[in-house]
Amino acid sequence: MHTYFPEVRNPIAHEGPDTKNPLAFRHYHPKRKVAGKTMEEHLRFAIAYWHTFKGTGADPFGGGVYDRPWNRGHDAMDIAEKTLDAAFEFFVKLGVPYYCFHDRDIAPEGVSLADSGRNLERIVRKASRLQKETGVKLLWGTANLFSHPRYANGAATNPDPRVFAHAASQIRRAIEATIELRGSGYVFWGGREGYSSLLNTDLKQEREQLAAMLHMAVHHARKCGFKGMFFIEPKPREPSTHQYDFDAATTLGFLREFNLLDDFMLNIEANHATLATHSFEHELAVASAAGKLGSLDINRGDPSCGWDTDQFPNDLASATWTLYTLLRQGGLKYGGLNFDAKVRRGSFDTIDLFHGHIGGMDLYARALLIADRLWREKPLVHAINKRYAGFRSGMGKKALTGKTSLLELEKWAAQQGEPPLASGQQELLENTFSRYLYDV
Ligand SMILES: [Mn+2]
Repeated sequence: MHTYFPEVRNPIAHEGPDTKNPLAFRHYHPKRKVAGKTMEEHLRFAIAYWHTFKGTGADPFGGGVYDRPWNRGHDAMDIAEKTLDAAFEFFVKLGVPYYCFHDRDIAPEGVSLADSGRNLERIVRKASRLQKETGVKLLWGTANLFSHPRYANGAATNPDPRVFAHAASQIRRAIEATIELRGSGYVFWGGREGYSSLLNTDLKQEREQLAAMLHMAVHHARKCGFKGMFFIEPKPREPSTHQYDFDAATTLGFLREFNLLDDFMLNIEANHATLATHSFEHELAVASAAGKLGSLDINRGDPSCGWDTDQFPNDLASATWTLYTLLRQGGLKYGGLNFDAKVRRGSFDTIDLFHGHIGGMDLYARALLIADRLWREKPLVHAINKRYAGFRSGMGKKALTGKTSLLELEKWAAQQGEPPLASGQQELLENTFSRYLYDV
């Protein structure tokens, strides 16, 4: 059989922290048990089909630069089949359990809705066979509702109901493909669901259109037997001026307003968090506190460049906080850690794809070990419990449970006198966190 990655003859193996082999894991050991589960079960790594196999290196200043061997063929379907072969070879050699796709990554758009549907069905049959042969699973699917010119003014939020209907067809088929491939999630991310100018935008109308589409998607999927989770991926802007799913808090408000909270969780992307002028950690905290942190895109942005650069992760502190958040909430049931990362424009070689993913997997494996210790020994839990202890009993508890009033609180405050100042101890806790990161 043809091989697309001849540089990697055997699956990437764990060789331990001292290895100098760039094609080996130093920390990721899929079967190693941590806190009762294997590393593989905790981390649920997924490869983003679009960046890893369909990325071209294009950026706002220039077109594609990569010359991938699977992107050469006699027609679009031939290329799609070759890409799928290359993808499964990559999944197996890297040893990742999951992948994620958009409909148009895996199968090309045809000359009509029916033709596009046939292309997708054919590729889904092949993907289903390759999943059975390799044991690799689909984490989630989604529809690309932003690349085609018809979506220039939005998909579900487009002012033309004919465009809305095209999007409905794509969503219907992408959901059925996800069900066929036993994906545990289906993602919405509104690349063009927002506005570029308020002068031509009815914001109330567009948000209602988006909610109507999501309700129909849930209805159809459940009717087809989908037992998985729907995810919305917040992103504040780019390419539009403002997207309706701006950040985690805004998206939770949208889901609550339109009665969609039961069927949806959030898929939080690191680079979208920073694009919203938040930290990844903040977005994870907001989603997790609401019980709605469902899946993660573990890329990173570049602080000196305002774009959504989708680089591979390399920040141990951020990765550790991420895994700490997941351990605290009991893990991810439906989602996983999807890379959603792309090699740089100048990284032309197919082997660069391995280097990017190996580094990211090792980073998160190491972060898991640190986070596990931080969670077991609980220095931060103890500090936070102590800080809020006043609300666990007495008047604090009465206030939280609605059993007191402003007048009673005023009387109590007068009896207590001026409360003593209590340090937030931020520096002490930063040092504690650093000690776990670098010393233990
Ligand atoms: Mn991104």
